[in-house]
Amino acid sequence: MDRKHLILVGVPMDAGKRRQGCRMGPDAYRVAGLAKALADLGHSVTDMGNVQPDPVDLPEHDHLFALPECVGWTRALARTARDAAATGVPIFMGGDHALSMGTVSGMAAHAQQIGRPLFVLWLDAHSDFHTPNSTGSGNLHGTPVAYFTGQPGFDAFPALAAPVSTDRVGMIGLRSVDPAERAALEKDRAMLADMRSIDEHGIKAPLMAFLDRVRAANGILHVSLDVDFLDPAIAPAVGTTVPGGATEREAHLVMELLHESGLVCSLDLVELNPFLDERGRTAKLMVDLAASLLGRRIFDRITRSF
Ligand code: 6HN
Ligand code: MN
Ligand code: MN
Ligand code: MN
Repeated sequence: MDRKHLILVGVPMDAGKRRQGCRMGPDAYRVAGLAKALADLGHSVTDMGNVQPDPVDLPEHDHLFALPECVGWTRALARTARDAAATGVPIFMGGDHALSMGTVSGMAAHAQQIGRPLFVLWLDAHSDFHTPNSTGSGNLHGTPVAYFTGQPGFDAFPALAAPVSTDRVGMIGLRSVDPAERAALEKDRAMLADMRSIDEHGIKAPLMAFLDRVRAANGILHVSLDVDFLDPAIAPAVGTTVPGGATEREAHLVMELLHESGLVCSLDLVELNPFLDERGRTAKLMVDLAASLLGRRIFDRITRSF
């Protein structure tokens, strides 16, 4: 087995939206046994505790919720991601999805340093492709992909060391995309697999096509897993539930194929809101999915041909 050094990074961030609770995410993952589940697979695991946002001297914005705090998180997380990636595989325990502004931009800087392109797999009901100018809600967790791909409007945020061009982004699980995001995505080259196409063709086909792209470019892959990628019937602990999400087996299959690819360099676990959970079931499912990504086999194959 490929033994890895895994670095758990707690990101108690709630600044990306008005509905609060994701700040409890890191401790929910700890209580649900994330470190032990990964160590049992033979990896070395270090929990570096929780990150805090850098202090930022910016006024609050009329429309964008908690803009200064989001900028502070982005600075702190970009630095943390870059440093952690030099020694192992960082796993960011969120926290809401605005944390990916920092984690992905930091991983992109790391990738540039080692001379390989960073690719991003976005597992989410949403495309999170708003800019500060297009967002209707003013919630910055709806904007990280636009930020790290270098779209305009993010002047308050740190300049990107290495933008991730949209042809290096793959989105799987889409079923709630706002009109402005759709218009922007249509002009761009991200690989998009919505739930309709997954119903039709299965979840393996778009994933393997994307992994082929990563391999062909000698890239490394950051995975960003939003709880709402999953169907709300199996993962209720998220503030932005959208019916018709991935099933438990679809999600595990994605993780198992990602493990077999050997391409994953870092992982975000985002949008878990323990305040909305039912006896920890969503936290436990997210831990199981992380374990599948790191090599756990839930069902060893017992299939025979007849
Ligand atoms: N997420 N498109 C909606 C908005 O407010 O901009 C929802 C964003 C959801 C964010 O999935 O992390
Ligand atoms: Mn998201
Ligand atoms: Mn989402
Ligand atoms: Mn919106």
